[in-house]
Amino acid sequence: MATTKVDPKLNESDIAKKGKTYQGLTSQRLIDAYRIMFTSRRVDDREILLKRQQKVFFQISGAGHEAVGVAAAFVLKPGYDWFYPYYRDRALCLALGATPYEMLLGAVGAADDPSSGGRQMPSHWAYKRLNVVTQSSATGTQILQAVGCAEAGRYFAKHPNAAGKADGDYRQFKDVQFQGDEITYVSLGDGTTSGGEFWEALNTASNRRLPVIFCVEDNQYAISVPVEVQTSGGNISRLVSGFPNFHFEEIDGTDPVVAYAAFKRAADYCRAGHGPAFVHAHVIRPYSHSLSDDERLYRPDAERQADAARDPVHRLQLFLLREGILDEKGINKIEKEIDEQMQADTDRALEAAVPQPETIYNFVYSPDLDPTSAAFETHAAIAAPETATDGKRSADSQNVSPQNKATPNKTMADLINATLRDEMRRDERVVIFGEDVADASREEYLKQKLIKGKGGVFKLTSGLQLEFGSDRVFNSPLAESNIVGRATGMATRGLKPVVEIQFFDYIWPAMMQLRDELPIIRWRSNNAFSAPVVVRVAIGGYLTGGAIYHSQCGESIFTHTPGLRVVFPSNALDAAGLLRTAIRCDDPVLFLEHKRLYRETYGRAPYPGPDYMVPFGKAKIVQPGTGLTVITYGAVVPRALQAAQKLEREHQVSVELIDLRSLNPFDWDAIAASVKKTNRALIAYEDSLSWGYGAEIAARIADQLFHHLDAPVKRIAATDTFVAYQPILENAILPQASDLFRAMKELAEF
Ligand SMILES: Cc1ncc(C[n+]2csc(CCOP(=O)(O)OP(=O)(O)O)c2C)c(N)n1
Ligand SMILES: [Mg+2]
Repeated sequence: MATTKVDPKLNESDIAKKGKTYQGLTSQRLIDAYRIMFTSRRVDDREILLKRQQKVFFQISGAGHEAVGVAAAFVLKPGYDWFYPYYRDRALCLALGATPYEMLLGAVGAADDPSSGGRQMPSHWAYKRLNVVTQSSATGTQILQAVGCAEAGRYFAKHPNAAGKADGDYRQFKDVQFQGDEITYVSLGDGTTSGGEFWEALNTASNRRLPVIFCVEDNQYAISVPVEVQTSGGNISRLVSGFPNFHFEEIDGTDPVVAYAAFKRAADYCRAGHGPAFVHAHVIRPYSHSLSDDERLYRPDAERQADAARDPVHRLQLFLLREGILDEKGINKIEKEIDEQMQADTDRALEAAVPQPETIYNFVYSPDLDPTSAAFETHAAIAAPETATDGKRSADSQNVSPQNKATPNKTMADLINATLRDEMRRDERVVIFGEDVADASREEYLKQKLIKGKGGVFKLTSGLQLEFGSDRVFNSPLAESNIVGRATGMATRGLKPVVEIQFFDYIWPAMMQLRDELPIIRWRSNNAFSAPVVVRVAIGGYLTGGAIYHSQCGESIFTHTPGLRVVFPSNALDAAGLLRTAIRCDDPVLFLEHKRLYRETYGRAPYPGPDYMVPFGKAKIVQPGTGLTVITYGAVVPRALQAAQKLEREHQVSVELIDLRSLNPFDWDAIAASVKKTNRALIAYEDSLSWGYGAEIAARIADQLFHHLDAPVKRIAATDTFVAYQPILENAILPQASDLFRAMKELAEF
């Protein structure tokens, strides 16, 4: 340790007065550090005891990582900077201002646990007042979110008006705070550096010179897997050293003085706006991976003893004694105080109220803004087609009223573009990014009018960068998790990212973010945080040549994820109305845009104006009927309509055709009303048949409408294969109007 000699006979205040410092840390600050590090270890010990008594249900320790956490917290500012810690960061959180009592509330799963209200395992920190953002158990997902968080801070600093409150949409409930020189801190283990998202995050932070401190707490193991298996050459610092714009530190993370100095240099670099910093801290893990692990199975005694000799709590204690900052009595006094407080906190936590079972649905979605409500049912500026579920309008419900015949009909692509443009004008928090979404990343070409610009592979975002600039519309790297992870971090801060996944077929790299992060941030933090991102995705087949990797559906995978709204419009007007609802609402939305429908003649409409919204969860009766009910959505709607019209023409069977429009939530009332009337139901969808979206609808009908049925509930969908390239095969695989006709006829005749 770095040393400056202090007279051993001095008491605490004498030392402070003498002004001796250790790399800028006063003696008093070192005593504070010892207090926090000892407390952190004691909370771990207490939890371990409680786990053995079966009073808590999981334990993972921060033991061995205390010094680095305290050092980072001493340099950074709670409630000012932002923190994406991982589960070993108990000491960091204590040093930022979280209390042992709060941590014990988490361990017992109390209703008042500030991190999650008993929903997450202990050590999954979230403290809103300190800017400690909710984290999951998935190693590494926090890293891209931290990058997005830093980007949001920078954005608000450049666009301060965007931070203002506004009524009538999510902004009413989403306060923004930012500082011009704030830093985002993110930490992770050595094993976690093996994940792709780690590298994606470093790449973006480096490229955009973002003020992020990445702290790798290298304890040499990821559960039982040693670092040389994770990291080529065994040292992550060597591998990342080529990233431009970074400040690098590799330190002994068991020494708080060394760590403090390193974080100070790192923070100075970030605050000055030079770019990100990387702190590689070598630490130890004395308590096995978790209480479910016994490291003696894979680490020999000699190795464990060598680690124990570097224990940061013992080292700091020895240092304080050696430097005469505290004597044995002083140490004992601190430890006794902490132990007494720990006992009191434990007693209190064990008495704390537990969450009630009826609260489990709280905060799956925003409690403040309901996108199914009448607030999202606005009328078109031009007289728009009927959108209600009452079925008063007939099959040509896509047509505008006669007085608007002069208004040109636009494609779904046109209206999505127009809606994005108007929402960007209305709300400066809206930012758009994704692959190829910019008009041109090399702005100078646009400025010099050398080029027209691209604006998306389907041109849905065309012209938006030109109007709103590169701060608000920009290309991402070719990495889907990068897009969704950063968007999640941005939205947590109050931005409204409307990001694009170029093809549904390539959504899978983002799956960890889409399944384990974005939709459950609100629920897992008990409403302390939320991330209402809109993810636009080009989806579907019927393209002639789209083949396996440009034709996939798979919406049921996402409707099976609580917390995520999923919509799938079949026509231009609904696309405009649903997209506006998606952008203004307070929940994350997966907005599925069928590629085949982008420029289809079916479903064109004039632009309904800048306030037109369609609420979620309201189906549209495309055509009323009495003979049977067809429930569908997306590109199957026009095919089903064609089949229904033929059935009526040729066999005088009238089909009630329901376009669900939104898949989660979905309009059960419309389905039930229709099936009660027709007593026959067919669910038609483009995805492969088995385990698909239709299975849920069929099961609900069978369950709740059994006595109203005159025939079995039928499904018609794609074959249980992927979509092939050769059009003959594609036609055989995807449900065609002729297949729908046959199925409808059979059902009517049953
Ligand atoms: C994506 C993912 N895969 C696997 C796990 C299970 N798991 C939890 S912690 C862990 C090891 C993490 O090691 P490291 O990053 O070195 O952090 P440490 O626990 O050593 O501090 C594993 C494999 C997980 N939580 N998330
Ligand atoms: Mg590790």
